[in-house]
Amino acid sequence: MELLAAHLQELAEQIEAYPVSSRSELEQFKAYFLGRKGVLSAYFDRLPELPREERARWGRQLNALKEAVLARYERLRAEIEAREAQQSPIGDLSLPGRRPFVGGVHPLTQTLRTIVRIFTRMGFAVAEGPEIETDWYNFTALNFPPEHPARDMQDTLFVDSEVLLRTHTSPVQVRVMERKPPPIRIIAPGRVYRNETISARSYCLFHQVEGLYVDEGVTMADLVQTLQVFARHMFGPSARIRLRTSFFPFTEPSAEVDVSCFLCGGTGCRVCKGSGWVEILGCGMVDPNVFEAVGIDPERYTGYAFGLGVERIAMLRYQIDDIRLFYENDLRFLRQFPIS
Ligand code: 2U9
Repeated sequence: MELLAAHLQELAEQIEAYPVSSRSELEQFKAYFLGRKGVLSAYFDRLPELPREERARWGRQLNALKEAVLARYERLRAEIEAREAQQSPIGDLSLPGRRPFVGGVHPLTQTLRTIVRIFTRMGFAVAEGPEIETDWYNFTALNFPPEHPARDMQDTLFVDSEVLLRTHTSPVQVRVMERKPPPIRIIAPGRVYRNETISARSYCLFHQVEGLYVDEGVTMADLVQTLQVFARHMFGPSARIRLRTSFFPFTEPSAEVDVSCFLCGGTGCRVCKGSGWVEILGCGMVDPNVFEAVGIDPERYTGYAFGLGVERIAMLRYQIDDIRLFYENDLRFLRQFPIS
């Protein structure tokens, strides 16, 4: 029994001392002790030769040695794998692949595309123009009086006394009307700039989509119907609109347009602040002075125009409460808007 104890003690030392530096040596180590013809198997096989009352005790000792082999095997395997991962220039080849972030479409772009698609399907063509404009196209041709407050440095970013960053996309429509006789049916999507104090509600740049329809016999009824169709496509089939009288230098009469709250359906909630209605755009009939400025006969032609802020629509659509989020490019924000 003493001899056996000495043997097993020596075996325990061998288990810890067996040299292992590679995966193949690791497998040899396991086979040497635990394989069919391994050292421990030989002892297990000879257990029955012991006196009956001794067998359980030595059986437990052999099992403990078996566990020691398995424990060292796992420890060495982890070490070898970690070393291999470090040595490989491209990391651990056995790991599953990382799924790449395929990118998304910016929520403003998604909203802009939706708006543009609704109007192009109704027959509007898309028109574009410069973001750096002159005072004439941005203000004078649009019937802004010389001392109008929008012309103030407080509101408009000027390059010099005549040149400025457009404050709306209306100059695009002015340029189209100068070039082309009616009928004209266009939308002008694009970036506009304002000298605003930056806050959760206003930023120094934003996006607009403006629309213009000029022909003989265009009426306010055409405008209301077009906007109703837009509201239904943008906010859902049960959306209704209402018009409130307003004032803009370039339209007469002018109105602001509310849509019935698409979140609560009109019963009152956070989005509509309990009123059941949400303001979404402005509109009106083109002022005859604007037609005069671009050489269109106001006795023969009438037209409607409207304008909406894309950020405002996107904020309503996705319930975003800070306009600056659109411009910070924080991936935690952007990843919430996968491809549309
Ligand atoms: C021409 C003639 C008329 C465009 C219009 C509005 C009303 C309007 C605002 C909506 C939210 C600007 O982005 S916003 O702050 N726009 O309320 N825009 S009518 O009228 C025109 C445009 C061009 C030649």
